[in-house]
Amino acid sequence: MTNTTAAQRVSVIGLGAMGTALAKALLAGGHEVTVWNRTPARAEALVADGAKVAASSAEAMAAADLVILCVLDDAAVREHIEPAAARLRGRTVVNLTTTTPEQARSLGVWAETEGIELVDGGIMAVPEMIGGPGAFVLYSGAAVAFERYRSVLELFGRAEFVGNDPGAAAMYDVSILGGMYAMFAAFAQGGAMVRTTGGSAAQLAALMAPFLQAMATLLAAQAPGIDTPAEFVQVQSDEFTAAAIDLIDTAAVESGNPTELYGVLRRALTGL
Ligand code: FVH
Repeated sequence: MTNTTAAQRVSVIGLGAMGTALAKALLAGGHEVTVWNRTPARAEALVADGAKVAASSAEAMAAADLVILCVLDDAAVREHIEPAAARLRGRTVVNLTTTTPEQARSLGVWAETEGIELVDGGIMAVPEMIGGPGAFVLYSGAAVAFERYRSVLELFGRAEFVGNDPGAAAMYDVSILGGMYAMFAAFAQGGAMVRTTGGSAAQLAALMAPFLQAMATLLAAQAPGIDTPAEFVQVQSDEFTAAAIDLIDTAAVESGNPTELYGVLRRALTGL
């Protein structure tokens, strides 16, 4: 097994905002980093930090034991990884490109066929947060490979392994992002509604943020209702929740605002 306390040979393919932040974290962690980017200027910018620049993605993949991909999408990953299969055999690939769970699973099947250890990742941070205390990254797939390189991956932020299914990290990723977008949608709607009273979205933000933080602590108590519904004793009835949402819906109608959001919430939460 590789000793991950020693400097590792790591390649980073894709040096957009996120790939650059990842490469810098690896360099700061003392690793031997080879980089490649489709537009070469972005790679050259990392030479002063100690990176070696590969002439092609294939060369970068051959230069390391751990290959990290962070490109635009699944198509870009496939474009570079498939022709390099022979060079990657026996190595570990960590794909930090955002993909769907099915795309991650499909890549996992391909990698297994080619004798490549694939770890799929979902980054829960913006580039400025990489290496900082608030950043965490979800991983799934090849558990042994993940553990082997855990200390390297922890340079990006807290490393959370969520399952052997290569699609698991992407599924948790989109689920968490869904929660974020639902919150932003409700804030946008609420901001428009309070403005009809002479209030402001800024004031709503100041009041809403601490309330939502407190509500977020209740998620764990809700989990058995989804994981083991037969054993779950629901505290608040569906009828109560539906009536509460209907009241919000009525307030939207009265203030001349759209109501689609509340209909969706009502159906999703109560099925009524
Ligand atoms: N930035 C963020 O906050 C989010 C956080 C969550 C995870 N995402 C995902 O990370 C992937 C990369 O995101 P990014 O922020 O680095 O994106 P860009 O700055 O737009 O850079 C895109 C890089 O992809 C390269 N690229 C695009 N197409 C190809 C291709 N066919 N072959 C090779 N490379 C390609 C692009 O190269 P270039 O335009 O500089 O030549 C950039 O290096 C992404 O999946 C996010 O969803 C980030």
